[in-house]
Amino acid sequence: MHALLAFTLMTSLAAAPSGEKVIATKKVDGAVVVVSNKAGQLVSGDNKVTVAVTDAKGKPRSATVNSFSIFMPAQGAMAAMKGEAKLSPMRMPGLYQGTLEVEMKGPWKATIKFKDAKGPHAATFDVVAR
Ligand SMILES: [Cu+2]
Repeated sequence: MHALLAFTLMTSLAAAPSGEKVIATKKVDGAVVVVSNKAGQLVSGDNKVTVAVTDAKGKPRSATVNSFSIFMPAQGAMAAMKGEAKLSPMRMPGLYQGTLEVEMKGPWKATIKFKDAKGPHAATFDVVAR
């Protein structure tokens, strides 16, 4: 049992490490990608983030997370923006933690690329930085 961080079932589909709240979840081909942190939201600036890949019941799933990137399209005079999390694997299958710098408040498109026994996948979802 790799019990560095105990998992708690937050909802039927969303497991986050204990003490953390879910920011976003996305189901992809039998896997569930869960993004969480203490606040349960992203803010403009530096964010600590946890990315967990689980099965449909919230149990850790063996997976390699390759990238977690965010993108905001150009709007008016504002150029497009992007960001990339710096993640490290934790001592539990499919669990990563690190930091994500978010350049500004507002809606972002997020993409988490990961690989599991079924092959490579991309989980895409919308997230709002406060
Ligand atoms: Cu922007």
